Amino acid sequence: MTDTRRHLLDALSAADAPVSGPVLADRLGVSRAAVWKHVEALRDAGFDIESGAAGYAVASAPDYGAAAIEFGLDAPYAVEYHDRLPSTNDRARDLAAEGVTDTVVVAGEQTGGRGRLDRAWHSPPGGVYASLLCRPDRPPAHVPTFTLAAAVAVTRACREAGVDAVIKWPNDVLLAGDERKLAGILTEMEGEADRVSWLVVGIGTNVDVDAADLPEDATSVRAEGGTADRRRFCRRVIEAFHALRADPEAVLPAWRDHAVTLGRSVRVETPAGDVTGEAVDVRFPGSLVVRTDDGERVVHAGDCEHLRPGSA
Ligand code: BT5
Repeated sequence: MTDTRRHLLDALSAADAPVSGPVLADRLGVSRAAVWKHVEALRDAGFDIESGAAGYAVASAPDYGAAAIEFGLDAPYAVEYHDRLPSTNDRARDLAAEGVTDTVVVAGEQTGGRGRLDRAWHSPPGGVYASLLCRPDRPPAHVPTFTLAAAVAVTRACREAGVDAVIKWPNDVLLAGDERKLAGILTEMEGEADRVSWLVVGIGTNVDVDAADLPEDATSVRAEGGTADRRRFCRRVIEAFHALRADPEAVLPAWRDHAVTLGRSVRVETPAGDVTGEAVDVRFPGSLVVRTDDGERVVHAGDCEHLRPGSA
C-alpha cells in the first residue's frame, strides 16, 4: 500500500465521525482528486467507505489482506499480503536482501512452512502466518529476546481472543492445561559481529483452523472457543511485538508472567547433550536456567520437554 493510502486509512480509522475531503487533502498534503482516487482504490481492496455531506467514513473493512491488517494498525509496519506462499520467512528474507525493513509478510496459507531444525510447519488456510522484518540496532547475541517478545505478543493475542495460552521455553505457545500447541516462532537473522543487519521473526498461529487439519498435539483458537478473527489477531501480534521492541526491559518480566516452563521439571536437548532438572528462571537474552543435580546450568538453545513432576 502507498504511504498516502496508509495515512488516509490511519486518518479514517482514528476518527469517530466522517472526515471531509478537504480536511483529508490538507492532512495528507494531496489534492481532493487524489483523496478521491485513494478512496476508490480502498473500495477496490474491499473497504466499504461511505461518502456523505460530512465526508468519508469506513463502514466496514475487508476480512483479511494487507489493507485490512494495516487498517487501524498502531505500529509502523507495512504489510505485504499473499493468499499463498511457500514460506513467509523465505519471502521476508528475500525482502531483507533487497534492503527492505519494517515490513510484515503475511500469507493466507503456506505450502512450505518451516519450523526450527528443518521441521515442517503445517500451514492450512485459516492460520495466521506472519514474518516481521526489522533491523534492530542491537548485537546478534541479543536476538533471542526478540523471540521471547514474539512469544509474549502471540500469547497476549490468544488471551485477548479468549484462549488461555501459555509459553513453553523458548518459543512455543501452548494451551494452558493439556499443553497442545497453538503457535510457534521461527527467528532468523543475518548479522555482523556487533550489529544485526536484518531480523525475521516468523510467527505461525492456528487461529481459524479446524483441529482435524492440524497435527495431533496441536489445537487452534477456533477449536478452543476463541474469537477466530485473523485480522484482529494479526494486528494485535504486530502491535504487542512492536511495543515490546520499544521497551526491551519489559520483555523478560512479561515472558516470566506468561511462562508455564518455570518451576517445571524439564529435559532440554542441547547440542552438548541433555540437561535435566527444574527450570528456575529465564535470563537475558533468553537463556533458561535449569537446576540440575550438579548445580545450575544456563541453556542458550535447545528443544525443551516438560516432564511430569518426579520424572526428572
Ligand atoms: C516452530 O518450530 O514452532 C516454529 C514455527 C514457525 C512457523 C512460522 S509460520 C510463518 C513463518 N514462515 C515459516 O515458514 N515459518 C514461520 P518447532 O519448534 O521446530 O516446531 C515444529 C513442530 O511443531 C513440528 O515438528 C510439529 O510437531 C509441530 N507442528 C507443525 N505444524 C504445527 C501447527 N500448525 N500447529 C502446531 N504444531 C505444529
